[in-house]
Parts: sequence; structure tokens; C-alpha cells
Amino acid sequence: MRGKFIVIEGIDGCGKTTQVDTIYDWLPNSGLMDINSKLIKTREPGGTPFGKKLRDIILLNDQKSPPSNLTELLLYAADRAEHISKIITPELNKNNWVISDRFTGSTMAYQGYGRNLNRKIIKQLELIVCQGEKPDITFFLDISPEESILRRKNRVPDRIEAEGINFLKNVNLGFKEIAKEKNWEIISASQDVESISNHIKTKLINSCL
Ligand code: Z5A
Repeated sequence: MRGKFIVIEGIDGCGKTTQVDTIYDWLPNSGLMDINSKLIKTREPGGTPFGKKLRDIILLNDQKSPPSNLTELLLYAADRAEHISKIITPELNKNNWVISDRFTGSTMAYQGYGRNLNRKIIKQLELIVCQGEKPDITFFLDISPEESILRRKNRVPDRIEAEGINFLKNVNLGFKEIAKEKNWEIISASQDVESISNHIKTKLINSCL
């Protein structure tokens, strides 16, 4: 028996963390999981102790010495390699379920469409890093870049958030294309929190994971 791997994706501020928390509270008593299975809540970057250090480096908004785009891609890949080998695969193999705030779709959207790095190379890197591990289901929370920026207006932006609207528009376009290509469940994230949660719960119940 192997657990299930659920991922929530979308641009900054789309409400991923809010939904991961809601589903984390609901899923163990939903009847979907085996009685002895645990649910692991995690995220990228920073889902492991080593990954937390990488997260600090990646997101530090130090305008004097930002990493190159390729360095940034490799740092996200390193974080994911650690995450898969230390958390995701071992937990799934124990028949536990894993819900992650972001996964490979974020790399394709941010580094592929946002930074315009070669998408074939990103796919090759994904093959090396993931070693066959992939989500059972991915939800894409779709909001406009304008709404995303509005939702984050009262906080200090990290290095990626500081990129501005044109970058975010490209990332969002990327997410939309990937969502179609990979048959992700697309949800309008402009709805209220409860409507979005209900959509996710209904899809999980009906998808016979
Ligand atoms: N990144 C990358 O470039 N490449 C990669 O491979 C990976 C990541 C994995 C860190 O991600 C950064 O790394 C991120 C992508 C990049 N870049 N940025 N920026 P992160 O996931 O840690 O950071 P984030 O996406 O910026 O998270 P966030 O701002 O916390 O957004 P969120 O989790 O999607 O949203 P939230 O925290 O649940 O909600 C944001 C606000 O909106 C909050 O005030 C909520 O109360 C509110 N909210 C939530 N839902 C709603 C609804 N439905 N209506 C109204 N208001 C709402």
C-alpha cells in the first residue's frame, strides 16, 4: 500500500497555504485515508531542515548579489531532491499521505515561463530530481496577477515577489498552460475560501485516489 500525493499550485498569494491548511484539517476524518495512515503537510521550497536553509538563501531579497537564473533553478532542484528523498517518498512508502504547497509545476512556471530558462532542460532536470515521483492530483488556484499583488500589499516582498507584474503575468500564463497540459484541476481562486475548499474536497472524494 502506498499513500497519495496531493499538490496545490498557483502564483504568489493565490491562497495555496490557506487551502493546504484547510484540507490538512479535513482529510484525516474524511474517510478517504486508511485509519492508520498519517497526513503530512509540507511545502517547497523548505519542506526539510536542509531545505529551510536553502529557502532562506533563495528568497533573500539581497539586490546586491542575487543568484543567476540558472543558479536559482538548481537551488530549487536541490531543495526538491532533498524533499523527495527525505519526506515525500519515505512517507508515501509508509502509506502516509502528503499534501504539498508547490511542486515541479512551480519550477516550470517561475523558472521556465518567468525567467525564460530552456523548458526542455527544466524537464530533463525534473526527471533527474523526481526519479519517477509524481503527484496523484494537482490543484491549480487561478487568480489574476493584479489580485495576487493586491492580496500581498501589506507585506514585505521576498526576492521572487519583488519581480513585479510582468514577471508574474508570464508565470501565470505558464501555470495556465501547464495546468491544461497536465490535466490539473483548475479552480478560480477569486472565490471565497470556503467555495474553493469545497471544490477541492469534492474533487478528492470523487477522484477515487
Ligand atoms: N518558487 C519558484 O520560483 N520555483 C519553484 O520551483 C518553487 C517556488 C517551488 C516561495 O513560495 C517562492 O518560491 C514563490 C515561488 C517561488 N515566489 N514567490 N513569491 P511560497 O509558496 O513560499 O510563497 P508564496 O507563493 O508567495 O506564498 P504566499 O504568498 O503565502 O501565497 P499563498 O500561500 O498562495 O496564499 P495564502 O498565504 O494562503 O494567502 C495570501 C493572502 O490572501 C492571505 O492574506 C490570505 O488570508 C488571503 N486569502 C487566501 N485565500 C483567499 C480568498 N479565497 N479570498 C480572499 N483572500 C484570500
